[in-house]
Amino acid sequence: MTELKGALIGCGFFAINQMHAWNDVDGADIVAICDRDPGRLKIVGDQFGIERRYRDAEAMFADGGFDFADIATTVQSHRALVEMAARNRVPAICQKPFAKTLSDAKAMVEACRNAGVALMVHENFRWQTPVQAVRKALAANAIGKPFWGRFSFRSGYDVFSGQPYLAEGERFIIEDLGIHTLDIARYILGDVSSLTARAERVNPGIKGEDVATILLDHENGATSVVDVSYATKLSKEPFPETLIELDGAEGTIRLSQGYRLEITNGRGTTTMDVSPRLLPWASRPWHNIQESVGAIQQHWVDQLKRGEEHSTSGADNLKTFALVEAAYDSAAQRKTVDVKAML
Ligand code: NAD
Ligand code: 89V
Repeated sequence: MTELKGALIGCGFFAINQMHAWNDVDGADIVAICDRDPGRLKIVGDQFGIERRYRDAEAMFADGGFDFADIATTVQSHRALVEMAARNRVPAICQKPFAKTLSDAKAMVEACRNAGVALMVHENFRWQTPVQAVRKALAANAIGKPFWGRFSFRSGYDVFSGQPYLAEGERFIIEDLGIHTLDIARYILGDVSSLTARAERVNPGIKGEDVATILLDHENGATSVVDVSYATKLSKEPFPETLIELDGAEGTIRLSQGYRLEITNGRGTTTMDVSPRLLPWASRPWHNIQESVGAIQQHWVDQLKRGEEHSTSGADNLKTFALVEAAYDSAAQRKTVDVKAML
C-alpha cells in the first residue's frame, strides 16, 4: 500500500493518542509536526521520532511534502487552519468541535469544497466498538423499526485536570461532550428535524454548563433523549461510556455500563460483551476513546485512497454541529428549535 504522508498540527493532550494511532494505521505516516509551544513540540517530536518540527503552520505548509494535515488544536484555531489547508490544496482532518459557530463551519466546508480537497471532522465516538455494535444490530433488523432512543453520558470524572480549558469556556458540556452524544444519536437514529433542550451548571468551580437534557425529533419519526452530565457521582464511575437504549416495533436494545449489549426480540434475549480492545499504548478508562481514534484515522486513509466521502465529512458534521447550536439556543430561549432551517 502506498504510504500517505501526514502533518499534525497541535501537539497537546489529545494529540498523543492520535500520534500513537497513526503508528498503528495502515497506509499513512506522520512526517512533520507543528505546535506554537516549543515545549509540546519537543515532547511529541522526541516521543514519536519526528524530525520535521514547526512552530508556525504557514511555514510547514510552505515547505510542503505531505498529503494531508491532521489538525489537533483547540477550536479557536480550527477555521484558520482548515482554510490554510484548503489554500494549499491539502486534505484535512479537523478535531471536534468543528468550529466556534455554525457559520464558521459552513465556511470551512465551502473552502475545502472549492479547493477540491477532502475534509473530515475527527468525530470519533461513533467509531467506538460498542456504538458500532448497536448500529450493526439495528441494521440487521434485530428490533424492527426503532421508535424511541436514549443516548446517555452521566459521569463525575475529573476531566479538568487533563483539559483545564474545559473549566474556562462560557460553553462546556454540550460543545465538548454532548457534541459526541448528539452525533451518536444521529448516527443511530438518523438526522434531526427539531430539538428542545435544557442546560444548567452544577459545579460552581467552572464557567459553562455541566448538565444538559436534549429532546430530539428525528426525521424518520423516532424520538430520542440525549442526556449528558459531568455532575453525576455514581458508585461505579462509567466514564467514558455512552449508554444507549433503543425501543423498536419488534424488540429492544440496551447498551449498559460495562459494555454489555442486550438484545430482546421475538427470539428471546441475547447478551454480548462489546468491550473495546485495550491497545498496547492505551490506558483505562480512556481505552474506549483511544481505540476509536485508530478506527477513524484508518477510515480517513482508506476513504482518501478510494476518493470517497468520509462518514464524518465536514458536510456531514454540519448536521451534528447544528444540533449543538440549536441546543444552546433552545436552552437559552426555552423554545423548540427547527434544526433543518439552520442548514
Ligand atoms: P491542548 O490545549 O492540550 O492542545 C492543543 C495544542 O495545540 C497546544 O499544544 C497548543 O499550543 C497548540 N496550538 C493551538 N493553536 C495552534 C496553532 N494555531 N498552531 C500551532 N499549534 C497550536 O488541547 P487538547 O486537549 O489536546 O484538545 C485538542 C482538541 O482535541 C480540542 O478540539 C478537543 O475538543 C479535542 N479533543 C477530542 C477528543 C476526542 O475524543 N475526539 C478528546 C479530547 C480532546
Ligand atoms: O472527547 C472529548 O472531547 C473529551 C472528553 C471525553 C473529556 O469530554 O473532551
